Amino acid sequence: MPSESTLSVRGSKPTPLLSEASHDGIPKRMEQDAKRAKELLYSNATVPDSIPRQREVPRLPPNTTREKFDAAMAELRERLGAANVEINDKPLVDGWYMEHPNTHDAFHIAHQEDMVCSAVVYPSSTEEVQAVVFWANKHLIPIYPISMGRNIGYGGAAPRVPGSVVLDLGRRMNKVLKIDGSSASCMVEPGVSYYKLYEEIQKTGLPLWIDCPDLGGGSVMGNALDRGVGYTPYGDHFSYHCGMEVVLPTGELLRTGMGALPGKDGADNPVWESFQPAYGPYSDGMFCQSNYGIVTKMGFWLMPDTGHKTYMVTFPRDDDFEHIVEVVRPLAQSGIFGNIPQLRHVIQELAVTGENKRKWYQGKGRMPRDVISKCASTQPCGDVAWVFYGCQYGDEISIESQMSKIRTAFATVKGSKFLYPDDLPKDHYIHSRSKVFSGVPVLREVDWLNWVPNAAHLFFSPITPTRGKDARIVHNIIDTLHQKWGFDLFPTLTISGREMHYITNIVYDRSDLDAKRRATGLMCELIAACAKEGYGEYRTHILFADQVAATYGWNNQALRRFNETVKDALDPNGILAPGRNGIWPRAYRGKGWEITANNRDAQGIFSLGSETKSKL
Ligand code: EUG
Repeated sequence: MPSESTLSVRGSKPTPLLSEASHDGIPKRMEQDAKRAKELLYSNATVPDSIPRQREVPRLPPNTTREKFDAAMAELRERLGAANVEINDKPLVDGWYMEHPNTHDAFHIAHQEDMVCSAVVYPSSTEEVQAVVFWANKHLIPIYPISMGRNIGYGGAAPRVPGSVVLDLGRRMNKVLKIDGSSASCMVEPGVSYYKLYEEIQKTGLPLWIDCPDLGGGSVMGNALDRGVGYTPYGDHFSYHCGMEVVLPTGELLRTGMGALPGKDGADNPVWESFQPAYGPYSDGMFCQSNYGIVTKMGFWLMPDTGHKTYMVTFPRDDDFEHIVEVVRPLAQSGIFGNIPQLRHVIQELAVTGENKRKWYQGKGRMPRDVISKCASTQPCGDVAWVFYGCQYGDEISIESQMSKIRTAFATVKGSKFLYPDDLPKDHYIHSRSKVFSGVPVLREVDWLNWVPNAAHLFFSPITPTRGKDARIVHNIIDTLHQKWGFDLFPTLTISGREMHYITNIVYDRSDLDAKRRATGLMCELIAACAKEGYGEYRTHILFADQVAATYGWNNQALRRFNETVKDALDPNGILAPGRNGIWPRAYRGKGWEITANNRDAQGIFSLGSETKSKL
């Protein structure tokens, strides 16, 4: 174990800036935020970022020999340049949010060395992506594209098939290709983060907003392709994209929507980023949460700048939950809520301060409810149970009229209370929320990882009806299972008019094998118990993809069989991200690649059977 001082030295090295041509760096305006967040994370680490690897390196792709692999890599070096092909044979470094690995999942839930790639390659253009795809087909080596690899809590950069070659698109394909002020849209490459897009728009001086999720370091394209959620009125990221360029698994190049119709004299079509479906089947859906193609360009709509007012509503009792959901539904359906608000439990007011749980509670196991109350009393929200973060949009008069309806509606929950940014201390989380609500990407949300040392996290993300009675059922299942497996419950609900995403953040110590075992057990039981009630996940960590996909099994797995038919037609050699989202190509099916709840080793950790799985 390194000394405290080694960790803090490592933790205080500055984070690369965006302006230093580091596409995934931090913008200058956030330099201090990054310094603080990084120091805080490292001060909570008790294990090194990296330990010597125990297994053979690199982890080879399935169905190959060392000799064949070396020869194939030599060929790839020749094509892309030696500097753009890295064999993954060095120690695995978990890093932190801004300096994250592209070799494995920093928040490993299996053993750190299990979900690793054999190599990382860095194409610089669509043609080079095609070249890598041709190469993969020739050598039958699985490739795993990432935009930036910050799909944290869902697997990060880790390939689903260990030993795959990761195609890190973002490092060299990171341009904002177009910002169009008149149609309020943009076109980006995979390596454009929310931070970067925001900065580029500020440079133009155009009064346009981006929409960002809770953290801004991720890829705009990658998040939309995984159907991520943000918090302005354009928060449904996939719905607000327009137009794609895609490399198919055979290497063929496709443009979707209006992009398929060449513009005058061969120019890009002028409404590629303006009209979504164009003509014929709407194909874009095929390329999100799938393994059917590699998106190399993607258009997005930008929201015209508008007035906004952020507020927080607190509710005193745990049992107010159903009532709150019932109040939110009509407000959301009628469009009084222009965006997707969040409802959280008060324990998250503690977590988002970035303080370690030990500061609040020194006992073992879950933080007891009376301790949560006692600690919440020390916070600006006071001893409450639920905390709602909302934002209204428009001019002052219309915001006031919306606020009056919202105040009336929430007044039916006894003891509810409104708080505004001006009422709260400067370091309160509401100020970060207010930025996100108005399209300014932030970093603050990483702070709650500090709840435990060596913090890792995993999201469980079911969809339920926006109805009090369903909210109660799902909440009880989730709470009971968190109790059973010994985890504090951090629910974040993003509530729309007809459904809500009940996100729970399972925070665990990645150096603690027992915590990993319990987190895995919890996740498996959550998936099964919710599916029994008809609730399914909108997105999941790569290791749970097979289990989640199987819950969508109506009519003898009709959807899975349909997805497989498409997969086999588009990717006959099965080289593109096999197993991603539970879709396995023919060559892998029926050979034990799927992970079920039973795939555990003696310690209860997911085991992919590294030895037995080397042959297809
Ligand atoms: C969050 C929200 C998500 C998600 C993962 C995390 C929020 C965390 C709405 O979707 O998938 C604070």
